[in-house]
Amino acid sequence: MNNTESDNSREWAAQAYALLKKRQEEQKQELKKQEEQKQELQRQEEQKQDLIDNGIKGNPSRLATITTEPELGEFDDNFTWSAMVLAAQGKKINQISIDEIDWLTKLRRGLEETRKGFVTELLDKLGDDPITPEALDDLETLLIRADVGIDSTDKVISSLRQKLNEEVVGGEEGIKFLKEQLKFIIDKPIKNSGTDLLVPQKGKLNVWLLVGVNGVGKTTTLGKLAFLSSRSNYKTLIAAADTFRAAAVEQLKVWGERSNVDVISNQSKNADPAAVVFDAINSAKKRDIELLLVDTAGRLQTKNNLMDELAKIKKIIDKKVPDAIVESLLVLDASQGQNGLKQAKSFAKSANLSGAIITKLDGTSRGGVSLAVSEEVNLPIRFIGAGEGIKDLRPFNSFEFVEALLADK
Ligand SMILES: Nc1nc2c(ncn2[C@@H]2O[C@H](COP(=O)(O)OP(=O)(O)OP(=O)(O)O)[C@@H](O)[C@H]2O)c(=O)[nH]1
Ligand SMILES: [Mg+2]
Repeated sequence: MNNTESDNSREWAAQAYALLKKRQEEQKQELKKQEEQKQELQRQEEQKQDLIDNGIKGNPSRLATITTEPELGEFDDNFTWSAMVLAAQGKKINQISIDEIDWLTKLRRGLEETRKGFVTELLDKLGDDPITPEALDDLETLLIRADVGIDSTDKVISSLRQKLNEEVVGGEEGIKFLKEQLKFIIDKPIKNSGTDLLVPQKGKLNVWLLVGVNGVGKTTTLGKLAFLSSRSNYKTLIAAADTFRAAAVEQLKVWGERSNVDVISNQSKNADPAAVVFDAINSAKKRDIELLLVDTAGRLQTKNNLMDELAKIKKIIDKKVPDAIVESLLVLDASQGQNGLKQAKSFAKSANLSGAIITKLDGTSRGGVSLAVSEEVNLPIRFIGAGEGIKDLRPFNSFEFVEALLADK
């Protein structure tokens, strides 16, 4: 980016900031007004019915909901960067929201650890001078260290080498080319799937199975998905098919309450996961559910095989609702790096997966593993999680991911 472009982007970001600030102020005023009206009404009601002794007081819950919305932070680097990323995707100033800025800031922060050992060094090495073959060797080491994987690294390095053979490539141009190459790798399985963005099909039953080894974040991710789904007005239901872990149902119920989504479960000991799915499908049919989210166990008693269990669940779905649109999403913990990749490979062999969800991108230095998943397991990444909060999950956007991975500040 040259100086003029950079100045224009800052100016754009400043205007976006001013607009969001104004909008937030207006919303706050509006909510304050509503709250005052509500309290006034309540006061009149209390006086009328002389209920003072019953101790019914004004309910502060509404104000509490205001504070759970993200607040517009400072006009700082985080804001400017996030606004620039949105602008680069063609967003207009009046189309951006605090939620989006908040998420991009989280994503960039989440990838900070990966970036530290990678981009900062890379930029130091590349500088403004033309890229040399030695710099390519360094880049290769850095990519491997960020868990990008051997195959993806080989690809990126050989295309960069080819480019260097043809022309002189400066540092800044090298980074731009690198971003394009990384994005190309991540986008390939997404393009091959024929679906750019995974959303439930309206008016149909969509069943999303969340699978993966224990502790990777399946249940948490399901909770966040339930929130996204119900907030987007899909009729949503949760099936608690992890009957192995005693606390799993309780954990799901908490998430279900947060997003106002019912949970179908069977509390009896050693309940059959496929039987829970059976009940959930019956219930989904009765209620015209559009998205049924199925939580599964990450580990089972040795006599049960995880893959057999998943196959049984799938069979039930195919038999009972052959028209349902089924997605088997593998949840992977980014902090497990190459280990996670091994799991992905073994699952992909037997579980007939259709996509991946990468979690725990916050605070790991191994965010590069997302590239290895795309290249080596050939799975489209559908969502990414960067935190334990209900809003810390978003549909995967390769442009934003690569920009956050290679952000230069
Ligand atoms: N920092 C961070 N923690 C996460 C994220 N997603 C999940 N976790 C945490 O990871 C831990 C395990 O999450 P669960 O959702 O219970 O994982 P699971 O795969 O359902 O685990 P099992 O049911 O035991 O197989 C919890 O402490 C979560 O809060 C994330 O994106 N970032
Ligand atoms: Mg779980």
